[in-house]
Amino acid sequence: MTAPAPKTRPTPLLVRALRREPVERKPVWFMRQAGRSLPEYRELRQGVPMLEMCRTPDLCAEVTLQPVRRHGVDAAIFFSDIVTPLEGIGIDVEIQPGVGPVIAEPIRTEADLERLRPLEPETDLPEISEAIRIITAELGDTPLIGFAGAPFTLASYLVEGRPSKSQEMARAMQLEHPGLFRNLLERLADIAVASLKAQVEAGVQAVQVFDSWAGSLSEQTYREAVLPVSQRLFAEIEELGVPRIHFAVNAGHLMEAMAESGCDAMGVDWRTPLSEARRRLGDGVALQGNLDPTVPLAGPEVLERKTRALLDDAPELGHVFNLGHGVLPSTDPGMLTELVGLVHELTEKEN
Ligand code: 1CP
Repeated sequence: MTAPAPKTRPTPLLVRALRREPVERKPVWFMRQAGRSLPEYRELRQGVPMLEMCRTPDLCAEVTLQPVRRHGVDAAIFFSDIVTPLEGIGIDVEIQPGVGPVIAEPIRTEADLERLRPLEPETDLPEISEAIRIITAELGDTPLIGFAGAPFTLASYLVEGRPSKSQEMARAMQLEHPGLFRNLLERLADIAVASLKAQVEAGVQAVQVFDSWAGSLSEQTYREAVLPVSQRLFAEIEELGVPRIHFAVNAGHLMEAMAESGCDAMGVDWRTPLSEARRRLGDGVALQGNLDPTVPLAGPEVLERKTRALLDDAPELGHVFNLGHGVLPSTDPGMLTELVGLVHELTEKEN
């Protein structure tokens, strides 16, 4: 008897672009594409706390799929939050509307670190794998992106206890107690690795590691205190075989250092032109980004002009179109649908 032929699916555009392979048109997706800009999301969220939604596979799957159906983006991003794994290991965290993650008892001492036990995804977060299986079955050939918070960005919430403008308590901890700070980051890297492995095993085809707030660090501090931990994180997920994107906001000064993490692609915010990113990073990493998230608020004429300009400035190979940070809640979703069509039309290869 011959074994049944293995199911072969075409490699998604997103994955090929992240590997810097030729594509017939550029893939496009948006950070925070699921969420408050969509009326169908707001309707489902009514009365459901954010983290409860993340732990309800059917709701989580539905919200993940909404922007794919509506906009025709080339990837879904798993609907969850960077603090979900912290809740999974028993940290008392709540996402407060209009605020963000709030930690009841911040982590500030060696003794506090004991509360950051290793994550065991199968028992701590079984809902995540279940949701990913539902989503990937529904998505067909469209890939699903998994994600995790990078150690520094997660540490900033754990130390501060809530969102902060410049992460001053976390940065002071790094200066005053570098050993404690390092241990905190190492534990958070282990949690991110465990979470990302479980997501890939359940079916995600690319991952993004958000170090959103790393830009508050000087390059020297980043290199000393954060980069070695991020390098270990990226090395440990390399064997999963999926492209790994790294992203931070307002971190143009860290671009080269962050690319040394070992990531396959760098997310670039809108303050750094893609041609400059390419010049500084070389062509060893793919680039993702980086339309200013306020452009879709400024009307169709501006949208088209800025999109054309961005595409003219972007590398031909190894570029995934995205915004330079998340979709703003006030964005008219119709403008995002238009943007997807525009990118597809302007980058389609004739053959
Ligand atoms: O489509 C998607 O991208 C939605 C999935 C998603 C992702 C990828 C959510 C849902 N959160 C995230 C990642 C995330 N969460 C990051 C990294 C990305 C980024 O830089 O934006 C960060 C820093 C957080 C922390 C967080 N969670 C914030 C920021 C707070 C601050 O410090 O300013 C906020 C506001 C949240 C809540 C949250 N997470 C996600 C949603 C839809 C929301 C809003 C909750 C609501 O609708 O009430």
